[in-house]
Formats: sequence, structure tokens, C-alpha cells
Amino acid sequence: GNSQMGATIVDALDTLYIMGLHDEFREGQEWIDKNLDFSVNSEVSVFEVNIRFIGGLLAAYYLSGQEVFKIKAVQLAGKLLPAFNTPTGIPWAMVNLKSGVGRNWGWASAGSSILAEFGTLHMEFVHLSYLTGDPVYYNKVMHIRKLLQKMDRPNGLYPNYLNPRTGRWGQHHTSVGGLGDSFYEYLLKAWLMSDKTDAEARKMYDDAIEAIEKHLIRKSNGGLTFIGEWKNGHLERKMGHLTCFAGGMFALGADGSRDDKAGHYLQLGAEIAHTCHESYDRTTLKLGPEAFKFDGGVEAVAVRQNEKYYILRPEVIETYWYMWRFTHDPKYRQWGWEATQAIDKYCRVSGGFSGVKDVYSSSPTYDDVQQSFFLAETLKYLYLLFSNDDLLPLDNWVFNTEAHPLPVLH
Ligand code: DMJ
Repeated sequence: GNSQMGATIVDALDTLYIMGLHDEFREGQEWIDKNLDFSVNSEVSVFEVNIRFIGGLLAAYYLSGQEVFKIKAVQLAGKLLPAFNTPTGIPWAMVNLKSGVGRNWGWASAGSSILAEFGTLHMEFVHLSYLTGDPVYYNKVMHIRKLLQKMDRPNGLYPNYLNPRTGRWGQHHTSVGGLGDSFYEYLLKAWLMSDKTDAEARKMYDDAIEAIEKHLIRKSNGGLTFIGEWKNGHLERKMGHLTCFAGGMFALGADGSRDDKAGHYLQLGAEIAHTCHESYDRTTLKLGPEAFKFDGGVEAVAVRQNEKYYILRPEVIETYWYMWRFTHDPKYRQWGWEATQAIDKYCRVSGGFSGVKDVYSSSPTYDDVQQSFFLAETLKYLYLLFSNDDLLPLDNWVFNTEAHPLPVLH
């Protein structure tokens, strides 16, 4: 958006709370109470506002019990609802908070909506209906699910693009990284959040990952398991940093998997964690590139200059944390500590932390941006990696895709 929305303050609140930084938390709460105002003439991403703001406010509410967070979350959700006014009910990617006018990006397969965006609303919207008693939010996301369930899927894979006017798939690209990622994550987490009663979500997750394993997951010549990208029937042997969250997802979904393949999925999670660690370890800064290839002689290394950056992303550390919780193998803490030291050494600047433009360069240049997910996710997952398991136990809490913990609805 183009107005002052305090994304960093909102996204970081629950991290402050979990770390016991209660004075800073109260300062954030005061700012939100006095300044966070959604009646602004600003066009925002429905997905980003949902995962960072609504997710952040809901988690702050559940952790602290302070009503102001719930009130603000519900106000903001009301501002997002006009985005669902499309011929199919699949929301627009962007909405103007004042006028309610929505639209999509032209680059997204001729104005399609994006799977990882309209498929990453479920957790927050179910909680909004739970907290308010108003079914409107729940109905919106269940409508999306029902529509997806009815559609044919090429090779059992979900394409990244869906046209909200026609209800038809756009380009047949499938990804477990950018444009697809958190859709799969939210199928699994919908099931977990329902105390494992939402069998429909679990089935959709199981079907989806079976197709992903068949068509997208391969072993490189050097023995590294990777998840590629599917483009019109062709497998691109490239994996994004974003895709690295899937190691944690496979481990989280192991329990309750079809045909009792828990051991298999835990192993797959471990293999993805290993591959992603290699992508860090094969750089000069020991920080992972945005994307890395498995082609020709290349193994887990970025090839193009514009894929060599690290913008403080959390996915690799997120996977270390889940793997730690499920295995207690000390290597995950070791790997997390390596990343911590590298971030501290190469990303710390006087005003906070910055992304770096080339992880293979020994004299890195900064991008001068501290993404709000650094405080919401990267630091939170690191903190949890070095904490005891009784801090936010996974039986009671499910983390949204921005690492905001929401309680299981028993
Ligand atoms: C975060 O905003 C979320 O984790 C999202 O699902 C994917 N990308 C960023 C962090 O890299």
C-alpha cells in the first residue's frame, strides 16, 4: 500500500510477545490502538494483508487476550471482503481498501488469480468466523475449496493460475515455491487446525503431494533431493528458497499420512532440509540464494545473477525448526546457528538488518530493505529452534504461513 500501515509493527508483535519483550509489545499495541487505520485510499494485496496483518493481529490477540487486536483484525477483514465480488467468488489479488475495487496483475497469466494467494486465506478466515460468530468469512474460503475440488487437474497437479472471471485454469505451471507454496501448506494446516477433523482438507493435501512427488520431486546426480517446477509438461530442475518450507511441511504432515507413510514423509522432509542446507553451505556468505539449479554440473547453486540474493527469508530455518521438533537431531540446531551467525555477520546494519544482493560475493552489497517477515518468521523460528518444545507445542498451535501461531480449534 501507499499509506502508513505499520507492517513491521504488526508482523513483529507476536515475536515480541513470545520472546518476553513485553514493553516493546505494549508500545506496538499502543501504536496500533492509536494509528492503525484501514479507511485509507490504498490498494493492497489481499494475500499479504491477510497473512501479515490479519494473521499477526489474530496471533497477538490469542497470545495476549487484548481485545484491540481482535477488533482491528475484524475491521480489516471487512475491508477485504469486496475482493471476493468476482463472477466465480475467487478473489482478486488486490483491493482498494477505500473503494473496494479489486483487480489482478496483468503478468499473472492474463489477469488470473494466483493459487498461493487465494489458497492462503483459510486459516485466518475460519478463525474470524469462530471469533465473531459470523459465517461470512468461513463461507468465502469454503466456496474457494469447493470450486477447486470440482476442477480437473492436469496430471493431478494444481496449476498456479486461475481466472476469476471464467473459473478456468491459466498457464499450466505448478510450483511448490512462489505462486503455489502456501496453498498446499494451508490444506494440511486446515486439517491440523480443525483438530484433525477436516478430512476433506487432508485428502486434498494427500492427493496434491502424491502428484507433486510423482512429477516434481527428483534426485540430482549428486544425490540431493529437490523439488522442481512444472511448466507445460516440462520439469524445470530449479528450486526456490521459498520451496524450502516444504521440508517442514512434509514432516508436519507425516503423522496422519495415507497408507501410514509417516516414516517416508519424515525422511523426505529431512532430505529437503539437507538440500536447502547445501544451498547455504555452497555460498561464500553461508546464506542461501533465492533460487538454485540442478542441471549439468550444477548442484544447489544459483546460476543467474538475479537469483543470487538473500532477502532475510525464513523458509530454510522454518524447516530446520520443524525437523528439530520431530527428530531432535542436533544437526538442525547446528545448521540454524550457522545461519544465525551469517545473518549477524553479513546482514546486520546500523538501523536493523538488510538483504544482500549476492551470496557468492565476499564483499556483499545491501538491498537496504528489512522485510517484515524477518521479524515475524526468521527470528521467531530461530528463537523456537533454541527453545524447549513446550513453548507453543504443535498439538495446540498451528502457524500461519507468516509464522503467526493460531490455536487448534478443539
Ligand atoms: C512470507 O511472507 C510467507 O512465508 C509467504 O508464505 C512466503 N514468502 C514470505 C517469506 O519469504
